[in-house]
Amino acid sequence: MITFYNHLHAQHQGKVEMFRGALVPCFEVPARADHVLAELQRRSLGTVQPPHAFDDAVLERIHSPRYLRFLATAWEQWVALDATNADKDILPSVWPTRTFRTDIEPDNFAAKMGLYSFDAGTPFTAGTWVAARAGAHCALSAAERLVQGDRAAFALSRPPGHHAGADFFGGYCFLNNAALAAQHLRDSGIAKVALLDIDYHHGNGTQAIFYDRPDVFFASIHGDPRTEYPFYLGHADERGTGAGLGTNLNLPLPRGTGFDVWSLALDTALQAIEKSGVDALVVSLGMDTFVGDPISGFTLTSADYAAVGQRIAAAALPTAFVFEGGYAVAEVGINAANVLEGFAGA
Ligand code: SP5
Ligand code: ZN
Repeated sequence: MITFYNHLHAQHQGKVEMFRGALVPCFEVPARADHVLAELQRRSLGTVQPPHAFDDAVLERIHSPRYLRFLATAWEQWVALDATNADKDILPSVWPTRTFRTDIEPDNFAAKMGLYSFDAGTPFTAGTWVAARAGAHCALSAAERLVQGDRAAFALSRPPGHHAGADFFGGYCFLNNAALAAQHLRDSGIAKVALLDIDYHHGNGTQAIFYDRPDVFFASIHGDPRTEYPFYLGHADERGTGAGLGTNLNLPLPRGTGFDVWSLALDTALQAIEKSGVDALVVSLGMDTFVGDPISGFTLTSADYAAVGQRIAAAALPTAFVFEGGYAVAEVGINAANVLEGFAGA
């Protein structure tokens, strides 16, 4: 399987995120992608290429124009406030919650940061836009390979994407790479697409983007939002709305869940996807379900990931894998490669 590797990913390198009243070192670090690349090369798991170029207009198929304009100019606005800002990450500190207006974009930079975000754990840095845009191109390139008839492709990129909505960032995510891949498949004539999100955290951005659409089926297995990030979405009773009613499947599981129970949820999700009559699959491949993950609570082992890949392969759909979370840096390459090798060998 071909891998589209975001050769610009290290341009996004956050220093700190807010956690329990303190700024702590970022969990989402460049070494994550480096380890996955090294493991693919060590095992000779297919060829690795940089992404193809795409017109910026393709990003507007998922994201709002004013949000994209903000991302493209945020760093220069930040440095224009004060030249010494160039040494610091940007973090939001004020948000429009219930009863506030979001239709007017404020002139104030901090107010704009809050308008377009939902947490203080997602630093925006000098190279964030460049890295995120190239990452989106990796996902689009992977989708394109499926259109051309490939069985599978892998978008190896960071920052991740599944928490990003049409017009907001958060959860280490800025552009929703998996959503862009699914939309690209739709725009290339594939009538119905499924998105399977197996990151530990609920893919709130992806769910929100497709919630009212019958042409994209979304299934997610994740930590129960009553206790786990992103907290405010991902419950089992969220089934879609309007024409999209019945095309959203959430399978929340308690902290501490192991592969025996998690894999039953995977089978449930895959059965629902098979029943939904889709012609292609996009997998949000988060590796933070691993027992050693520093910020998550499931207990999958490295060996389990080969079985995950095998089960996904059994759905017999053209499949684009898109790299998401996974913060046990030393093991993330082995774990991701195990999924891909399990898939390819099935
Ligand atoms: C893509 C993805 O996996 N995003 C996850 C974002 C999670 N951000 C909140 C992290 C909270 C950190 N908790 C630290 C617990 C340390 N014991
Ligand atoms: Zn995650």
